[in-house]
Amino acid sequence: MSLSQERILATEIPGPRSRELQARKVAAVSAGVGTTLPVYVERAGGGILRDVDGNQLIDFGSGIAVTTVGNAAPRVVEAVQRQVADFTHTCFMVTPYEEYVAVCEKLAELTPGAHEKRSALFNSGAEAVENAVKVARHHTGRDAIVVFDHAYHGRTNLTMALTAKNMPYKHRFGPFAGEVYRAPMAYPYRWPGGPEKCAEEAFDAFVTTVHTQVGEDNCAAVLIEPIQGEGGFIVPPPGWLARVAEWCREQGILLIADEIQTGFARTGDWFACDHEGVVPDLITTAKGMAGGLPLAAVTGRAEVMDSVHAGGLGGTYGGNPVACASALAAIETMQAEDLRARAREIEAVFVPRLRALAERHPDRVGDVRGRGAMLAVELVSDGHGRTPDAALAGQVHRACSAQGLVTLTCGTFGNVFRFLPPLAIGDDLLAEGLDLFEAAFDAAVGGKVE
Ligand code: PLZ
Repeated sequence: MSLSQERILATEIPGPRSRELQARKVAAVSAGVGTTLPVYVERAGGGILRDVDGNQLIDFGSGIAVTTVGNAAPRVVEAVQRQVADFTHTCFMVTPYEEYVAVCEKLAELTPGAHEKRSALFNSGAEAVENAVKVARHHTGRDAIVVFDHAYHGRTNLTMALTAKNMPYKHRFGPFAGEVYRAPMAYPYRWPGGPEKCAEEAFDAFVTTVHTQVGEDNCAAVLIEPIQGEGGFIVPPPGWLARVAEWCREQGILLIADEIQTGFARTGDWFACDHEGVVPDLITTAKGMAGGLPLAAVTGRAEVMDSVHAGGLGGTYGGNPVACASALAAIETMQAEDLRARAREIEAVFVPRLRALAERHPDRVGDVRGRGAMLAVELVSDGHGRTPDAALAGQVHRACSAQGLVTLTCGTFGNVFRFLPPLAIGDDLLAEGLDLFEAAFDAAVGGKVE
């Protein structure tokens, strides 16, 4: 039943059957639900997506950082099949089951910090973020939430307010939830004073924002992605997050780490906070945790999570047993196959090649950044001018798609080309995908520069 781990171009991309399905999509699915590459998938596994026309595409996106253990990973398939045959739903708030508790035990074990922890399970990342904010407000008795430029936290009403970028997430979807304040992000490549001053100046700007616009005593929580995802794979300078965390602690402000995209082995450790030695009060997780099934969590200090009255947190489907069984199997896979080490290996393969590309095209590749198997290049049109070049990112993306390589872009300016391969991908596909990307890039900027 395993899918051959090879790229196959059987038709043009998208092929005729995908185009037929896309016509049905347009007639049946809201235009508001976009599709970056209208290739309809029939099967997937390892580093390959096979489409309805028999094409096999190399997957450098993992369904936006979800299929970390690979699509249809063997342990996940087995656990889900067993669970779906046993029972599919009772509602944990009505009659509970062991799988939910076991996922919360795993979260306590793997998330940063040795303190006592509690978790609550939900269905989507946005729902987890909303609940982390609820818990933080309830526990502190304070209202304000501080977020950062370039942040992405979801598409629900509160999480739209927390998200920075207008198009496509917020445009004409307001009014938004209140008591949300935004501080400058420590973005080394674009920091006005230069990357060397970024940590210090961004920390000062953050403290000034909270002090002057919010008031420390009004602030329930600071919410941050330790490495920003949709906003452009922005890695803050070393030490900055730890200083923010320390300052929050001094002020009685909770630190919520949104590790929905960075979590569960993606960056080469269990969580991105681990690289910085930061222990957040609350952490949100989803995506890679459950091997493709919808599951999300808020995990935090026992006294914070337990401050909420019984019945204050929940939802019909939160911690669905099939999703929990899938998560337990996905986590077991990460441990058994040491996928944290695999993410670091992937970094070691990608980074030298991305840096070589940047050296070949210093006017077009402004920055190479990321950690583990969460890597990106920021594309610009004029080198040190740093003018974002979203058109180039789009052109390279289309060229990769046509060659059977699934890639993603991101960033506030749409000019960041990001790589999120499944950690189950083999070395041959990694190298082939990078070859295709480099060829697409060289062609887009007008041939190889010697
Ligand atoms: N927090 C850090 O990355 C989801 C969004 C894709 P949901 N990122 C992918 C899109 O365009 O909708 C994300 C994230 C971080 C929260 C979320 C939200 O997670 O499961 O999509 O709700």
